[in-house]
Amino acid sequence: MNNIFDKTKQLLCLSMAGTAALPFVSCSEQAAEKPMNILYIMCDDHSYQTLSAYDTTYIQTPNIDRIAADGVRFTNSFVANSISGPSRACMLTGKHSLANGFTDNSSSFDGGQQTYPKLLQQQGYETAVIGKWHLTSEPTGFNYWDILIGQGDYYNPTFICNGEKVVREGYATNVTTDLAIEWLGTIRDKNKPFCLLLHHKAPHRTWMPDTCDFSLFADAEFPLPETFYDNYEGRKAAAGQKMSISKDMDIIYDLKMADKDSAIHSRPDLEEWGRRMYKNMNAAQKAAWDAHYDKVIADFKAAGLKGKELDAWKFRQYMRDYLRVITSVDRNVGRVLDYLEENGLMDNTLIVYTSDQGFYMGEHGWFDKRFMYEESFRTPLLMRLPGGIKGDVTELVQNIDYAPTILELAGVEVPGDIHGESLLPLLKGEEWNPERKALYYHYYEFPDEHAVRPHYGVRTERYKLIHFYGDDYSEWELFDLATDKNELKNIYGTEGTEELTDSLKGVLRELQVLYGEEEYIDK
Ligand code: SGN
Ligand code: CA
Repeated sequence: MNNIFDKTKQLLCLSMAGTAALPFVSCSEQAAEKPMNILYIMCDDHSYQTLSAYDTTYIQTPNIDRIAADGVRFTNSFVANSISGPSRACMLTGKHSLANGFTDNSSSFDGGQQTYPKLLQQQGYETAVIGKWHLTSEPTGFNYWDILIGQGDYYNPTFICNGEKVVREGYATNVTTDLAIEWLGTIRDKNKPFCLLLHHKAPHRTWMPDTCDFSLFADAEFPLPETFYDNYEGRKAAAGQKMSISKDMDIIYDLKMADKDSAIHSRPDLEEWGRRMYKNMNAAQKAAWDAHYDKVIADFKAAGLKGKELDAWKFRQYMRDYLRVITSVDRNVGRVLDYLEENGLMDNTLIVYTSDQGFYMGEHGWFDKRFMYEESFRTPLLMRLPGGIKGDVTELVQNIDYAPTILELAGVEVPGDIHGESLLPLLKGEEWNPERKALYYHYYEFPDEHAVRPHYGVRTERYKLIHFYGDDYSEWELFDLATDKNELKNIYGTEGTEELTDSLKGVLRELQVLYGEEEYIDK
């Protein structure tokens, strides 16, 4: 395997001559090749179950799959905290949530701290973030930033472009891609290597499709996942959540049944939002929306569904809209890849595709994320490194690893306080020896918005130990993933698991010390 890292250092040295100095690049090393650019594509809430490089049950995503076909598919990729803002902060800093200070979605990111885009920029990279940001404070470390406000709107969204508000006509995924291509083509300084963070807001709730995709999946049926009617036996925190498709997914707000004669009613606050759902749309968009949903609403009213039939309808409607939104993401990823190909950038650009966390597609009866259970703890991760290996990487990796990977690839020294491990050896097919023995997870937000209890835990290749905690609340869960992949059987405290539990608790404590979370030990 070529030493890409060394090559990159040489290349940067050449291209940076006369700009910022690279600290440990020897300028005597000459190379004719170009430096490595970074294209980091992240979607919001994109489940691996709906990405065909991982799972072909529901949808084909041929464009995103192009990244996997020429690169690496990480089959055991996880987040450190399964919720947007915190996950993004982990990615930017390479540190767990407590250390980077952004523990839940009500936090504000301390932009004065070290991030990988900032370090790249200091070393002469041209950096940009385009799309959903969700870290409250203004981005730092970017030559260009053009971000949605909060979650952003699907239709005609308002962006903040380097501090100025701009309303942009169109569908968010298309508009965000247009901006990315414009930045790549005409805005960036082409004398510098680039690092572009392209963050789609899609497919976040409420899964509003582009008008050209309404007809897709219209007749598709979706069988309920085998755990849809999970009774949560032995898992108190799972029983207490409010993210059930059956109970909490709103007919009007989430599933768009805002009938014009207001005969359908749902949760009053959500109904009101649902009835205003298309407030941002222009006349043509509204007409296309109504042409599709008015018919679905009429059929829904006529059917008068109740009980399990209603559950099945809700699940199907959710899946149809979610998959339509994914189709648009996939098409737009294709546009950016085409741009790279047409402009000769494929041979010197690392392409990453990931999500801020996984998502429930009806497993356990749920939508949303947050839990350390597999569907939301896992996240898709594809990386195409020119000259790197192709195929599957099965090691346990986490989103805190992205920052050191990118820094090492760019020839920037990885600061010692970063928690993550560089994945570059894995991309190059080399031996990988991470300092951690297992993955650590910590989720903090409660009770909003889906009543998932705060919890931390540890995952090894085979086992998962979780502690849900709070004032007067302490529930442990232990799963053997080899025999119980759906995590239905909590074996914590059962006979014969004492030694295993002690050993996992030991690993958990070690990780809490390693990541500066001593205050949570046995909390
Ligand atoms: C919003 C959603 C929630 C979701 C959070 C966090 N409600 O509040 O369902 O869990 O975002 O999502 S919504 O009615 O506003 O859509 S995150 O991915 O941004 O963390
Ligand atoms: Ca998210």
